[in-house]
Amino acid sequence: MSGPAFTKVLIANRGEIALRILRACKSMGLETVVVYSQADRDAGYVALADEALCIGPAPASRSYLDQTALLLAAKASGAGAIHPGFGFLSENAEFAARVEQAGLVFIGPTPDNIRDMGDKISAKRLMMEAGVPCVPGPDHALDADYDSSCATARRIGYPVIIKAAGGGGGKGMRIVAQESELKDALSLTREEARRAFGASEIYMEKYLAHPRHVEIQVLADGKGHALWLGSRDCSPQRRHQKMLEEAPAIAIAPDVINGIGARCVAACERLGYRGLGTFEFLMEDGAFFFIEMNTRLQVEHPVTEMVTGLDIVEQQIRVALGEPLTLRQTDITQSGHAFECRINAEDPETFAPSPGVITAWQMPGGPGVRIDSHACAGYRVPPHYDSMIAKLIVHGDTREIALRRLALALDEMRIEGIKTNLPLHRAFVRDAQFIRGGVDIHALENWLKQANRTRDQQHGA
Ligand code: MV4
Repeated sequence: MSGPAFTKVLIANRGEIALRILRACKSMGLETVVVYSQADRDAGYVALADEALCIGPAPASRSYLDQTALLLAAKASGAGAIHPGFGFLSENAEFAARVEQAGLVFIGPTPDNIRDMGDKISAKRLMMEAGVPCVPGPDHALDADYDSSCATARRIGYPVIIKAAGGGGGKGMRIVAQESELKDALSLTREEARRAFGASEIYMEKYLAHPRHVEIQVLADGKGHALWLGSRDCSPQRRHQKMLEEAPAIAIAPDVINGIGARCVAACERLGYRGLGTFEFLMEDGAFFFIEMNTRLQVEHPVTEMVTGLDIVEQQIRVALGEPLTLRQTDITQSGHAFECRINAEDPETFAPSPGVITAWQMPGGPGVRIDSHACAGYRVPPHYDSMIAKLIVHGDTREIALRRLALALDEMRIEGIKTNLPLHRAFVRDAQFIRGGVDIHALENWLKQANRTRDQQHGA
């Protein structure tokens, strides 16, 4: 039997990432099929694909999440593979399995890989077994007995955090400062987990109060070889939505980050992992603690591309084509520093989505400046989906140079007709703590609070 091979890729996503994947396919000489909802009919990237198929009305549940419609579109177009992008069905093990059952290639990890990492308890157990350092706490679910959970919390030491096994990305978590709060926290989190994820399994960890969010990008061929492609710091976030990312994560001793990278690689090889993956760590006082693994291409992949010089989407597709990795870890070099700002169509003060027609669109340029976006003047931002409309990515030989370029590029950028978070980015990249680097996961929210207080005082509130 010959390995999986395909010449035509169906892109099961929308917006900037659909365009990013389209570009990677075209550069590899692969044919492309774009699917779109009625709301995305007129988007520019749709016309760039070799074929375009409407898969349903605007709501994602009836288009980009409609597994049957996507499989039908793949059959109708003769596509041999489906790229899920991020969000939507990208981490849905059932969809990955259905794609394979239809005789198509899912451009991503195996259904088993996705399932193993989707359950945060099994992910943690597998990582502990593979020698990846995890947050202190049991590698199994809490049982229903209060006294045993109470003993677990005492052993870990307060504060602790209760998390849902089916959660992730900030859903289904509760911090417990002291024993008097434990009982209610357990039942509330369990009930939330049951309602939100249909599974009531919960687990407990030591709560880290001021960590940074540092992640490791990996690439594996599912044939025994894996690589790590450096680190990213994604600490600046608001309500679990990342706003700004950088690569590499600064102020980490080389032997520490190299050791963590090697552990991630070993875990991938042990798990028979295939495709792109991200190991998410909390980093506190120089120590790393695994929390979750993402089994997809990520929004922030461009900062890794800028620093390594690799086309990560191309590498992902090559692995899906069945090619063994020919790159070796010593071939992976990192040069300079990169930042990414997520530009969202939203009110910079209330964070309410701001869909509508873009009337003016001026993008920055110059050395080391990259824009990943599907938008343009005249483009209508639909109200039905995520509000991210562009990513501004900059690179420089040093963090200081990249940061200067970032501030200039943000000043050059002009988007009119809708509200965007550009004013927020312009101010935050000038914050002294952010400039110094290494801020924790609460820094952006604290900075926003402070900025609001200052504004209220100026308005005599
Ligand atoms: C934690 C934590 C502190 N201690 N776990 C939030 C999302 C999910 N990926 C895990 N999260 C956290 N887990 C322990 N043991 C703090 C967070 C957290 C967080 C993590 C990464 C990025 C932003 C965050 C914002 C708030 C809380």
